[in-house]
Amino acid sequence: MDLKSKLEELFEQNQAKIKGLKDLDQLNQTRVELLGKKGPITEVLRGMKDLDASERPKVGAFANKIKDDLQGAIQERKHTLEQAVINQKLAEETIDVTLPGDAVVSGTPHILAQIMDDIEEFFIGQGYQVIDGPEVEEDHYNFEMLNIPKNHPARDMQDTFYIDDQLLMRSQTSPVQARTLEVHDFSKGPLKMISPGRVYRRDTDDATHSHQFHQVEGLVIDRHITMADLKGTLLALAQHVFGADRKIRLRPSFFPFTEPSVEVDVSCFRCNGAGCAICKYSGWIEVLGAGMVHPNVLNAAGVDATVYGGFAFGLGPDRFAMLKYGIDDIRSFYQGDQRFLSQFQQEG
Ligand code: FA5
Repeated sequence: MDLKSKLEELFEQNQAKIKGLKDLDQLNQTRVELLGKKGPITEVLRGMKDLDASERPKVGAFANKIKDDLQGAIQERKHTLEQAVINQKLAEETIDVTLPGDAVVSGTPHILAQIMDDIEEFFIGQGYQVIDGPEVEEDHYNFEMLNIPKNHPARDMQDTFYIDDQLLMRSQTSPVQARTLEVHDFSKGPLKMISPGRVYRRDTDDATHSHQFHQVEGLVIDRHITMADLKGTLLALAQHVFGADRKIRLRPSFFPFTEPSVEVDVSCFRCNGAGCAICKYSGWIEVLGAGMVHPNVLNAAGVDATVYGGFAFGLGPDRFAMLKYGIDDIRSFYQGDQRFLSQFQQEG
C-alpha cells in the first residue's frame, strides 16, 4: 500500500473512532497517540525518505492535510463533548422558581424589649415623653432628692451596689423623676413622662428576683392631678397589657417619695379572680408601686408644692412579662437560651 493510501486509511479509521469517543480524557489520549511523535502519522511520514524526490512535496502536503483534518475532527469532538458537559450541568442545576422557598429564620427583639416597647407605646399614645437617665447614678438623685436622706431606714428597702460614697448603680428609675423635675419649665405646661431602663440591686437571684432587672417610672405633675387620675391611668395600662376585662385594686403602702403610697394589684388574667396558682389563690397579682408625689420631692427639685402636684408609679416589666406569659423564673430572661427566647417571635 502506498503512503497516500495508508494516510487515507488512517484518516478513515480514526475519524470514525474520534466521533465515537465519549469523554474528554479518552479524546485527549487519542490525540496524543494519533498525532504525537510516536503516532502512526509520524510513522508514515518517516517513510517519505524512500519516496522519489518529486513525490515528496505532494505526499508531504497530503500528510499535513490529513493531520489538519484529524486535528479538526478532534477539535470538533472536543467542542461537542464540552458542550455536552455544560448541558448536563445546566440540566442538573436547573432551579425551579415555582418551588416554595426555604423560610429565613429572622431574629426578634428580646421578650423584655417587646414588653417595654408595648408599655412605651401605650404611654406615648397618652401624650407622655420618654426620658432616659444614667444607670451609674449619684446618691443625690437616687436617694436624697427622693426624700431618703443618708442613714434613713428606707434605704434598706433597696439594697444598693455602691461605687463610692457618691456614686452607685441606680436601684430604681425614680432618680429620673428628680432629674426631670429639676429642669422642667412648668410655665410651658404640665409634665408627663415615663422612664424605662435597667436597675440594679444586691438582691439574691431567685425565681422572682434578679440583681439586675428593669423598671418603668411614670410621673405626671400639674395643678389639679388627683389619685383618681392615677387610678384611671393604671387601669388603662393594666387593660392594655393584660386584657380589656382586667380590674385593678389599690392597697395602702409606703414609699418615702409618695404620700399616700399604694401597691397596685391586677385581677388575675388566668383565673379571672377565682383563684389559681399564678395569683396564689388570691385572685389578684401585685404589679407595681405608686402614689401621689411627696411635697418634699417637689420642693427639693424647686417646684412649688403648694401649686403643683401629681402622681408617680414604678413598675417592673420583668414581672409584667412573667405574669403575662406564665414564665415561672425571672432568670430565664437573662440566660440567652434560644429555645426559651425563640418562643417569643414578634408578629408582623
Ligand atoms: C420602687 O422601686 C419604686 N421606685 C417604685 C415607685 C415609683 C413607687 C414611683 C412609687 C412611686 P419597688 O422596690 O417596689 O419600688 O420596685 C418596683 C417594682 O420593681 C416591683 O413591683 C417589682 O415589679 C420590681 N422589682 C423589685 N425588685 C425586683 C427584683 N429584685 N427583681 C425583679 N423585679 C424587681
